[in-house]
Amino acid sequence: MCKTRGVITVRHHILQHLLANVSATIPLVARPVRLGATTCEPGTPGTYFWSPAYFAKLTAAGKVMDCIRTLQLLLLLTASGAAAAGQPLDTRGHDPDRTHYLAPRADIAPEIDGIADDEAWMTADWRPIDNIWLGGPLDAGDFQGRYKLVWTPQRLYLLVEILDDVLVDFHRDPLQQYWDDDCLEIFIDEDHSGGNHQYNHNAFAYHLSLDNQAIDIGTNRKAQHYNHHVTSKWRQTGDHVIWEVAVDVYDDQYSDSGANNQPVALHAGKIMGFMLAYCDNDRSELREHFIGSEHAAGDHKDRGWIDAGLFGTLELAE
Ligand SMILES: [Ca+2]
Ligand SMILES: [Ca+2]
Ligand SMILES: [Ca+2]
Ligand SMILES: [Ca+2]
Repeated sequence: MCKTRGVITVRHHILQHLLANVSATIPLVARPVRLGATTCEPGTPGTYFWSPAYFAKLTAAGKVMDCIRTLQLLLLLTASGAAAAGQPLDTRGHDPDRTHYLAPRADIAPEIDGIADDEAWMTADWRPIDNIWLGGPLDAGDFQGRYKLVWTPQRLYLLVEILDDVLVDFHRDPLQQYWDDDCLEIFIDEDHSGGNHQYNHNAFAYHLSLDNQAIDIGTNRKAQHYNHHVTSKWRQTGDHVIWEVAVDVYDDQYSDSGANNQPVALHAGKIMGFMLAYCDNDRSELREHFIGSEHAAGDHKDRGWIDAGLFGTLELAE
């Protein structure tokens, strides 16, 4: 009956808006889970799988209707995805194999205090920062990092857990060689367009220094403060540094000289470009490692500050 083995994840908001807006359904279904991890319950959100053995088991148990309803659900999703082909997730302008992060909505925004005990964080998945963009092999005691994302209609929230053996801020002027101090770099492309963002606001690359200042290059081609976009706080807990960050998301119409820039309102189903990186310096003139959340192919891996095509995909979920 069904020759293909695979999994399909059906999220709550997709079921709710199945016929209205499932443009991102098909690229999202390839989220691997252990086969058989979740019982098939047609008509409810969850993780579904199908395989010849699974259908044979259902048929043998006389659960023919379950079989049919499961297939109906799968076909409905497939058909809905095809119907929405006019507005599928546009991956043009992006490197292949980008990660896809499904960020849950926070009913109550996390408190930005460097303490990760907020209820909002409990439902979000960890993702690693483990792709070495600059520097040689990395010792686990030198750097480890991971992050989570949640959102409210007003802001995007980030929890980052860093293990870094030595914290340094050699350049006290936050506009001087800030990338050679320990810093967290947050990349956001509001409309997931990809493309060049070096001297424009097609995307932002906020460098968060240890004194919680957010620096990016403006349209005047000079580094400048964007502290009014980002609220952040970090705190040492055991041998880890915990950062909590709240970000106002701005689109590509942002003007460095404008007085009326307004952050974009966020909503379920919104797709943005996103990635995260850490500049790790411990004792050198130049940073020793640059580690990112996305895989960067080729010899020139340090191009996220120019090319938004390296960013992963961030989807806002209910
Ligand atoms: Ca907190
Ligand atoms: Ca280190
Ligand atoms: Ca953009
Ligand atoms: Ca360091």
